[in-house]
Amino acid sequence: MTKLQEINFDGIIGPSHNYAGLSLGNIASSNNAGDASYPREAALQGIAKMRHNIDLGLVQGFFMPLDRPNMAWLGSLGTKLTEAEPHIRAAAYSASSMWAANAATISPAPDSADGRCHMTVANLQTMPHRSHEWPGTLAQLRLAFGDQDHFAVHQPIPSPFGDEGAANHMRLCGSHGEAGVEIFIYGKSGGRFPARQHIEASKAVARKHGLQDDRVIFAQQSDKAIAAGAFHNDVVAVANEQVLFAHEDAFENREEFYAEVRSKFPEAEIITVPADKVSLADAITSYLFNAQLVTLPEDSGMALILPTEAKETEAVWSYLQELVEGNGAIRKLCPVDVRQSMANGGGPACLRLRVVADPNAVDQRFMATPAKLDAMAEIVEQNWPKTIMPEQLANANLLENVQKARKKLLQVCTLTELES
Ligand code: SUG
Repeated sequence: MTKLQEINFDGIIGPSHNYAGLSLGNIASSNNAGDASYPREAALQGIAKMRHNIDLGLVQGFFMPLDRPNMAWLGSLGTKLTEAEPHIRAAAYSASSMWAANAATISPAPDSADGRCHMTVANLQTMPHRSHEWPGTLAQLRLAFGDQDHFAVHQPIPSPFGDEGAANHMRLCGSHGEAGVEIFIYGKSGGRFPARQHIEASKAVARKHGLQDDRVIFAQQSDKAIAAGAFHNDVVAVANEQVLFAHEDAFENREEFYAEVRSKFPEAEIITVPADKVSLADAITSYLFNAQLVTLPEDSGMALILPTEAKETEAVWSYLQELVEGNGAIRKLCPVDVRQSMANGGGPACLRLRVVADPNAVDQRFMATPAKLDAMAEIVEQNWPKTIMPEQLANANLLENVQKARKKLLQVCTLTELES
């Protein structure tokens, strides 16, 4: 008898973390372009979040940073690091695989036709710096979830259909181990910004995962949300078990979508945050919805693991106080400091990929323990650059340092087969 649990796999923030302003439509990325980044502090913030979540009684895993700069990608573009134009060099250097919510879409075993957990690696083709993540991510997924009795890992959806993974996917269920209803959110026109998730990609993922038509919903993200800077659905909505927590302006045809949710999953508890309490702009700067909405052990209800920015945004924090005092499903607020990631548009939920599985079926090298996190933190302290200015990306010393730093982490985690 297997015991299915929600495991949060966080992307370890890589040593080349920098602010190059590569993501059009991601307001934090554009606003912080050209600033100094602090990779060491960034990675330590991520590790501290994992520790925090283990202390809450949650099951935690992690993914290694990818090999950056991606020399093979530069080669395929007919260039190399020393010769590449600055925006191409920055794209090759990006540490963007830290945002594991974009690694893949996951359909847990109880939802799929063959009773295995299905995962499709995201092609991330809309943004050049993210479009070359998938081969490294796929290699890692194949290793971590190599047990084919439990997992099926799929190739990316082919071009031209953009797929950004779990950031545009939600699941409603009685409890994680029971069959659920999977919700795929796609974009059409984002107005001035690109819509990154294509409906054809979402439909293909649902088919490949063997989901039943009456347990799948496809819904459009509102153009208004994309135009305001919600480049992924997880910037304006989050779900856990029976709860869907969303901004009033998250979906294009909200009432129609809610009606479909209620008909396919009558137990749904929908919490809509009204725009007159929290504006779309406040929701996006505070990343209120990019919280990890988690079920606490021992019937303690649900908690929101939020960025500290949510606490600092007055309208958001007073709404949240009211929410937890109301004795509904969400009982606890846990702010965590992930400012270095936030400055590139990645909150607590962006940094993790949720996989419902038996933890024993996962390659144990990817499972976190407090001792492993301590060992990783030590490697980071000693090897991650303290700071990077985007113009330093042309510097040979930096290249050597980031490559060496990642190798040390792979060694301490005994994952050296991921070296290149
Ligand atoms: O794709 N930022 C990422 C943030 C991803 C957040 N993930 C979720 N919402 N799930 C993105 O826009 C910034 C990189 C730069 O500007 O250097 C970046 O890629």
